[in-house]
Amino acid sequence: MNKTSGILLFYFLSVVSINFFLPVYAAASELPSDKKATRETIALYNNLKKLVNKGTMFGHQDDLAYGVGWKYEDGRSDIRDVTGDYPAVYGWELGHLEIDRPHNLDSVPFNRMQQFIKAGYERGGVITISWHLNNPLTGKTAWDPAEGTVTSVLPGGSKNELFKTWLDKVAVFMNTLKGIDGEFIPVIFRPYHELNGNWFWWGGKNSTNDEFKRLWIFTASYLRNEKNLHHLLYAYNTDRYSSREEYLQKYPGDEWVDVIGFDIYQRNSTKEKFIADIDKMLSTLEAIAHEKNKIPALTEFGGNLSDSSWWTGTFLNALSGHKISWVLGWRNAGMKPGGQFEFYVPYKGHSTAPDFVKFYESDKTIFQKDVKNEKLYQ
Ligand code: BMA
Repeated sequence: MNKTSGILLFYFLSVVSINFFLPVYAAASELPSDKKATRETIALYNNLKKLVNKGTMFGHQDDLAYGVGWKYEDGRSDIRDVTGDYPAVYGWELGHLEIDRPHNLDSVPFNRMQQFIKAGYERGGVITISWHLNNPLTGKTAWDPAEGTVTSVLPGGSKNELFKTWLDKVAVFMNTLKGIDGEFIPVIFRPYHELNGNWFWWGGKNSTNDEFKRLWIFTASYLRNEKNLHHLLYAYNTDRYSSREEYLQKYPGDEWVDVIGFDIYQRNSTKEKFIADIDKMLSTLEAIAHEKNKIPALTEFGGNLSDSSWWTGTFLNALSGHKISWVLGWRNAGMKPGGQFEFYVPYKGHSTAPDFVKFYESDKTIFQKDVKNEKLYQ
């Protein structure tokens, strides 16, 4: 072969191989908002995007820690008691980590939480973490909407230094989350949630849109660039909302967000109204997710479980026709010290348990046995 034909052959082979590999490579290598994300985090991000076409993962807050009538029993879960299977998504909460408590605001010890997170991950599940952090200005709870709190934590504010120490503690916690091969466990971090509500110090009328965006970007860039955390995906999430404009009011920008979601509780809504509300909000969310190339999720929900067919009659109905990555039922606290009985998913013997089994068996829902086969981290 002379030199010219050698060059031509090389050129030909290069073009063929680039065209052959490029689509596969491109599809598998889309990066999340953190361009330095770890391999497993990139895999999770891409796999979650694919999985929405197959179904919706079911998630539950504090699932492995306690349920109605029990606490810290090895391997137990209310979802498992009812279906024989664990959820696909595990929600955990960091509130009070910032004030050095050994357990969170709902009494879950942080060292147990680390073990539960590892167990869920090893089973192929997805981990999402919220943070009801105290008000850094007043030292009171997350529900203390004192004026000026958000500006106080931003650079130049009186609580910025304190606030950075709180973020340092989040970073320490996140850095303890490792799989058996020493890899970091990807976490979908969901700070400053229900951000259009007026009940938390960060949200609604308690911050201007600009202040909230600065808070978000300060947090994400501090964790990403100062603390070198590259195993986080970021979830931006509102409460109920009525329009695309309202949803995006405090949106910090595509480079800081991977998942978009909203929280919804049925409370006194009728079945028909609740279905219509969810349907409308999911449609808007999916349109935004499509446009911005983000992952849509129902980041918290709670329904009217006095209706024994709520799971298939209301919830599955509301989800039908939608492509949502996951739904997360809030915590099964059971009887709380104040006398309130709180739960959002059925427990053994509950009147919605048989209907929940039908919901579990639906082709649309994904629990742990299914999600394991998806190998979300590869
Ligand atoms: C609320 C309730 C509270 C809990 C808080 C933070 O919705 O479940 O009991 O302290 O979430 O997890």
